[in-house]
Amino acid sequence: MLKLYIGNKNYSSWSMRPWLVLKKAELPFEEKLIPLYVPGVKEKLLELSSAGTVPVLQVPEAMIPDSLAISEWAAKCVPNLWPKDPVDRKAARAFCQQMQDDYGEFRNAAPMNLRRRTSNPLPKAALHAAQRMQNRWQEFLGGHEDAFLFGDWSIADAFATPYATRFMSYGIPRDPRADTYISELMADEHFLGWEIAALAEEWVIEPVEAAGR
Ligand SMILES: N[C@@H](CCC(=O)N[C@@H](CS)C(=O)NCC(=O)O)C(=O)O
Repeated sequence: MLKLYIGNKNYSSWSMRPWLVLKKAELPFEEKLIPLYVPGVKEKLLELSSAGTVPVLQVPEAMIPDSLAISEWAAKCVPNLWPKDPVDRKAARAFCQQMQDDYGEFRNAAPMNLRRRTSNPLPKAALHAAQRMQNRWQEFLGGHEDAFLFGDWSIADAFATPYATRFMSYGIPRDPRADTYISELMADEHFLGWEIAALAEEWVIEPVEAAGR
């Protein structure tokens, strides 16, 4: 049985991605939530893997940290988690890497907080990064017929989902095509399952709550 270690569902954007991927893959897994930002958590995380972060996937032969590495492991079992077209597949993989590494101004100024609804203006750099993000979404959406970045749902959409929640939480202006895409991600049955659990959580991480005030 696979076991996915995750952080708080309200806050842990990295954890949400492989969780969505495993759900879409229909790979049965047990989840173990480790509340973040509490005393002793780092030691617990380091016991799981030397990365000292969640998510971590326990598979029979190893512990796999990192949301993209976990997603790639899942795609080895269920190849249609990446787009079929080889050019799209490469673009999707590269965009996932970019969604991990880039857009720091957006991520830091508008941390994922599913409970949050505010329209207080964000710093210009964050809004600029959010615009860059939605421009890329529109570029991919424009090249495909269906609702998702590369046509059918793929790992790239899992990586985009936590960003989509930030547009909602912080009332970030969006172009019509990006808005439709965000609505699609927010209506996804698996995302809704995660969100319901997140809204029921009682942990409050103050530094995150202070963002956008
Ligand atoms: N690149 C990693 C980043 C993971 C990450 O930073 N996770 C955060 C939670 S959302 C974490 O574990 N923070 C706890 C810590 O760094 O002590 C991934 O994609 O999994």
